[in-house]
Amino acid sequence: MEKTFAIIKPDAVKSKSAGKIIDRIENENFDIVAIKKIHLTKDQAEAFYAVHKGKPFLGELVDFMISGPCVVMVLEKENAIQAWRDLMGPTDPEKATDPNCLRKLYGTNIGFNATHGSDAPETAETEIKFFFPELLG
Ligand code: FUP
Repeated sequence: MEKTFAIIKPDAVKSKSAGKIIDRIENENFDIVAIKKIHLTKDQAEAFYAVHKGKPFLGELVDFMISGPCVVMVLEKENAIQAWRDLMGPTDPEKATDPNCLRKLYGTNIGFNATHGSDAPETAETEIKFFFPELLG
């Protein structure tokens, strides 16, 4: 079993799509290990996306991530990291080939793409620790 970290971003929360996204998560047999709704501070958003420091889109990304509440989750299943990324679809919803992937259904473009998912075991651990320190030793 593997854990991954997921965010339902402010665009999808605002459009009241969180329930539909959680329904897809449960239909795909992920176990929702932890879940909470939070409104990120600027410091938190900048720290979370520190890997993108210096990139031209970081300012807009941070503004977007603090524009409203998010739902943050820890998801578990076999190969959870890849399975959640497959369910989300590509970073840019406009490049999605599967019309039913979450970012195609609930995102608008690369900047407003509805969901986040860890991209590797190390990032999953770091991101889970960032939002749910109580879950990891
Ligand atoms: P992903 O792993 O699919 O979330 O994608 P990245 O880590 O590459 O990017 C993180 C976030 O930065 C994306 F969800 C949206 C934003 N981004 C842009 O706005 N423009 C870009 O060119 C790349 C990423």
